[in-house]
Amino acid sequence: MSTASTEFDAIIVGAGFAGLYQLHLLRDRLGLRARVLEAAEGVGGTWYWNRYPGARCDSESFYYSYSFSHELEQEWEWTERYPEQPEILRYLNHVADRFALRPDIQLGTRVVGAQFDAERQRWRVTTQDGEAFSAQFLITAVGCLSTANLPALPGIDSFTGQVLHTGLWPHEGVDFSGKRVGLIGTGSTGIQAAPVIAQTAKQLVVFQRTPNYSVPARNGPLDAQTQRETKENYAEIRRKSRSSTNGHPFSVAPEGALEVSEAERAARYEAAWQRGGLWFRASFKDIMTCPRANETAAEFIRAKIREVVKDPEVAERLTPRDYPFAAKRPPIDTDYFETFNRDNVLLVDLRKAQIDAIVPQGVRTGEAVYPLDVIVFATGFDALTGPLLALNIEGEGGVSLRKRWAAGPRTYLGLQMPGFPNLFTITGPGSPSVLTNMPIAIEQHAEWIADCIAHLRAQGLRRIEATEPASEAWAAEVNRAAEATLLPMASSSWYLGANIPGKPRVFMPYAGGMAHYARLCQEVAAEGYRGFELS
Ligand code: NA7
Repeated sequence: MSTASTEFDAIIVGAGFAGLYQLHLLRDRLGLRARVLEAAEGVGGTWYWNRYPGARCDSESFYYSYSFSHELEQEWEWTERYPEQPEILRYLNHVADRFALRPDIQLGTRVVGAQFDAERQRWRVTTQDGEAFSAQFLITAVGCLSTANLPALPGIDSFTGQVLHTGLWPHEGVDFSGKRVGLIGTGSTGIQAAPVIAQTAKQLVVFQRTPNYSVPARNGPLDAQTQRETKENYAEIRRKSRSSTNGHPFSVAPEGALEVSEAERAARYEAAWQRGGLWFRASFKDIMTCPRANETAAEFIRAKIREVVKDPEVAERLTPRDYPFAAKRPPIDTDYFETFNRDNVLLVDLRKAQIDAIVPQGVRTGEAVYPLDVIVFATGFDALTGPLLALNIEGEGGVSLRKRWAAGPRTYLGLQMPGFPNLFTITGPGSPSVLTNMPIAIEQHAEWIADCIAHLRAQGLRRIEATEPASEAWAAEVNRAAEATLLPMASSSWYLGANIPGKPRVFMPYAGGMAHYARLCQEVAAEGYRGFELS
């Protein structure tokens, strides 16, 4: 620790992709006294916690990385098309060392409270261990998917085997050999974990509530030539990523799905299927906006499921039919559907009979009891708002964020909220966040925040706060952008908060596109921080 002081210019909560870069910017570019407080015993954020079997990024390694340092880009070697969790964690540890960030990161420190002290115009931040810090600026870098959702199933404490959540995985790993494993959840995580668990478990029982459209990832090692070419092309890769809708370095096809012949459409989908990954969604320009176009993609995937899965009944149970493709976060996989051809894998359809209870010997549904040794909850997260509400933030007048957001999150640009001066949220609700390749969104936010603080200092100003009208207008824009797509049509999606009982149903991320959003943020700053009050 560089200083024993508890007074800082800025406190940053979280040491994942966002917190590390924000610290680097504030400390090394602006010369601020900044401190990162991190609950975990290591840096890495998401990639510190999510150590479940098969955990890897769905964005490709060459663009799921920082772009701010040419040297970093050139020296780091990614080994696979999609980086596996340990590799991303090594990368983030390398970043922490390379930029000498560790002295200003306090690990094992969970923030449990933050109050705005109007008299001192500073944030008072308190931790689980009873420490207190004070800072002019408070920046949350807590991630969007970091508060695990463990469903409150009756009897969970009575289970005699092991209970695990994928987002809180034991560091020593889990040996499934000879075990009967129940996996609850078939989102991106369950889809990554099932094939790997099935390889060693005696039996894997997959409990599926909503079937999912999944496209093969086609992962593989990166050869020396690809690595070299990537490094030579980084400038162009970054330019493309920043100018795209989702922060990916690929463009969406200019044609609509119904503007080409059936044969051309099938050939295009087949090529995208063979290439693998999130590019599939970019096959046609209107997949996310036109129901009929979307249905052609959905139907292509349904046919693939029937082709891969040998038992037609199992194939049908695995087939999504009641929401558009990619309206829920689209997973990509390695042998997910193939896994259901194994003799040791059983698919349980919770739409036929839901889980009634966890009993001492396993999971009980309305139809049967499934005896298990381990239950793996791949049940996701209290997304976007969960990690922020967990900080127990109180703004001016002691008003809590929880109260402010009782009817759903309200922000200005996903960066600030009225009533919470000098508090910035990196990839907060109302920003593109989870709809994008995260490092792109994170870098844009961290840089905007650093520029904003630099501006305040240069002008001799001490305080910035989003105004009510600006945040009202932004909420309307977030709604408008979502309604212009098919995204709100998946009624059980965590984008809408629908996975958490009692959570307000509000479409939380900004669906207007990353490039468009970044331009707006730039304009706002250029116009003297329009929609913010500076004093
Ligand atoms: P997700 O995408 O929220 O998936 C969670 C899965 O768990 C999903 O299939 C849920 O079904 C299921 N679920 C949740 N609660 C229950 C209960 N109570 N009973 C049965 N099944 C349940 O989380 P992931 O971890 O897979 O992915 C999160 C993101 O992390 C991912 O999108 C990437 O961005 C990285 P449902 O669909 O709600 O019916």
